[in-house]
Amino acid sequence: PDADHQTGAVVQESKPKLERPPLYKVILLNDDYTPMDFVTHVLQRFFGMEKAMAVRVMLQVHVEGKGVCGTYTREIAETKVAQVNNYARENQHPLLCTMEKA
Ligand code: NFA
Repeated sequence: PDADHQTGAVVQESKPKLERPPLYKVILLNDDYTPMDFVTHVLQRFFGMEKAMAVRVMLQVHVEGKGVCGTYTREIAETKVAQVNNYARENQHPLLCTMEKA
């Protein structure tokens, strides 16, 4: 607070607080039926991964049960989740995508 020595007033300067938006991890879940090639394709198509990275993440999901596709702000994460789930459904695969706060 800066003191105004003429009037005795105390002025609170507003500090330009720019908060980073909360981030969300987009998570892919394993299942027994979705083909590995389809999961790899999804990771390339919706998460911009090169083939080698997509295969690596796909195998991590396959072995560990789930894996992180990327980290995004809430609206972007929600859109990715909906796009992946719709695309899986359109292609009659049970693949599931979800999100959690980072
Ligand atoms: N577990 C699936 C299979 O053996 C492959 C898979 C990987 C599915 C990652 C979903 C996510 N065909």
